[in-house]
Amino acid sequence: MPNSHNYLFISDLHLGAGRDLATGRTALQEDFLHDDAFARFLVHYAHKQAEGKAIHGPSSGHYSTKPWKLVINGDLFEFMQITSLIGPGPFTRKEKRYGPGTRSDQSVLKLQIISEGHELFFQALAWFLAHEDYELIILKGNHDLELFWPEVQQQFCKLVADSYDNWKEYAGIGCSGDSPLPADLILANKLNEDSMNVQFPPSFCYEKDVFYAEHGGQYDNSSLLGSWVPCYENPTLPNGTPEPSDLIRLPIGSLFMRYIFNKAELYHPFAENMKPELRYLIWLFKNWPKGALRILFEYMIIGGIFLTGKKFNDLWHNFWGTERPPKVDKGQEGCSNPEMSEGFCTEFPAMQREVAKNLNKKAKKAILWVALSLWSRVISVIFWLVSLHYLMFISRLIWNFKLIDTEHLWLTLIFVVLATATWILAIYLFDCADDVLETPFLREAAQKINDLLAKDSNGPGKVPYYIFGHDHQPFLQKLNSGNEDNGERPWYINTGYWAPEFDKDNPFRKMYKLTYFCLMPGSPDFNKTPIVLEWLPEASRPKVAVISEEKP
Ligand SMILES: [Mn+2]
Repeated sequence: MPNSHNYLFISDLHLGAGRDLATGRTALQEDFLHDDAFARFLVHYAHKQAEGKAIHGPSSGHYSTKPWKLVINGDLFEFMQITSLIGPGPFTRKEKRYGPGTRSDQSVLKLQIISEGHELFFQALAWFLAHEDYELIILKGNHDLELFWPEVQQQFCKLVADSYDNWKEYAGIGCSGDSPLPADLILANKLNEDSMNVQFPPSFCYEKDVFYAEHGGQYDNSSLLGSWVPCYENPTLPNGTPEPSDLIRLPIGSLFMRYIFNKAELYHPFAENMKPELRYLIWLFKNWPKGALRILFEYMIIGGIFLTGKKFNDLWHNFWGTERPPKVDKGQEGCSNPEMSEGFCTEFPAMQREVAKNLNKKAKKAILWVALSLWSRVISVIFWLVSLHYLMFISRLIWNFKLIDTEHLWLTLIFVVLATATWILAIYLFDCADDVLETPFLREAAQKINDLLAKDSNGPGKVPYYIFGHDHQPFLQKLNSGNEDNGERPWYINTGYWAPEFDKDNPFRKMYKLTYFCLMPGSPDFNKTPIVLEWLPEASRPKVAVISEEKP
């Protein structure tokens, strides 16, 4: 087995502004409340390696003695929700209202804010990287596309290096000095920000015979970047358009986030956990129509003012998936990962587009059903009014001691029935819209990537594990191998999230499931049915995550 590492995969942590150093309070929109659990999670696995070394000998080559590689599969940071501003400014009105934009200096500022609010998290990453040969891979997600900027990547390394000094200075002292990060393992004295073991792959991460990892936002119609493929490799606004290209091009989901959800979350903290984002709007119209209109009017229209005509046009095309000539040269399309073959890279963007288009079709269907549902509600109200009219007519007859004529009685009854029926239809159509969006688009992507790799004889070959994040659904499913003697491989794995979970029946309750995936190539478990794990923050140990069977 050529692999030199063991692997931990996590995704969708959504670190926001965290605890404000000036007020000591945590931002309302914060999703990541598990800095301590995360630190202990890393310590647990570092200790496992130390144990392996103690049992088998440090140079035995036994799989348990290998160093760890931590793969954070997108949405580590929540750049869309940094609305509190620090530093000298001056800030524009727009920045004050919606938070800093996506220019590299603004993104660096946002990362700075995040690191100050999540001191322990950064220390934990630093502590992890201080182990010999430990590596960190950070993939971009749709909430942290700004990791694309080299300045942001540099700043990240600098913040981690500084956090290490900070931890070394304060470890073991003071009131909050009971740091979960122990100093009992052999650690580097200093972290060098210029030669840190951190990689930022352009769009996905592939390791031969082990795994393929990708965030998955590219397959979601609300978080892909329209025809700008390869969007995750270079998410800046394309050159040659009137817009300056020193901005990150935000997908429609992020625009919702910036102009609607950030405010909506003050009322509905679970809003962003509904994927695709459209599901939240459906929920809102169903459960709180008055609020839905208010939020839409207040924020969408105001937000819309900031979108120039051109940008709004792009947004529209992006969402409806209309064919437009790609703004990047055809030659630039593909992937720049050196391990992949040319054949794979040419077919990759078209494959991404195809999966996204399927979801797009469903989103359009869902919108149609929402529209029909609202319409039948209007019709229902009209029917109620008509039946009320006849009822009043009848009551006038009663009032005047006249005989009730059966014609009016029948008409009243008919309209009551019609009104009830259209009302029930409206409710049913809403549920249909939501069901349409419950679609396994990431599994579809995993299967297609596997097929691409399988048929490409010049390529590096398929892998046993296709690991995704993004939809916040910890999941696993065996894919079609097309080759039955291949045993139990390959598998689709979704590592879930560390952000709050949304409960359909009681969305105001915050629940957490800190799910992740662990791979040890060469271990007997590597070829068994994979296990998605869950980190228990109170017990500081892992357990097998419960992943239910799907509805038939
Ligand atoms: Mn995502």
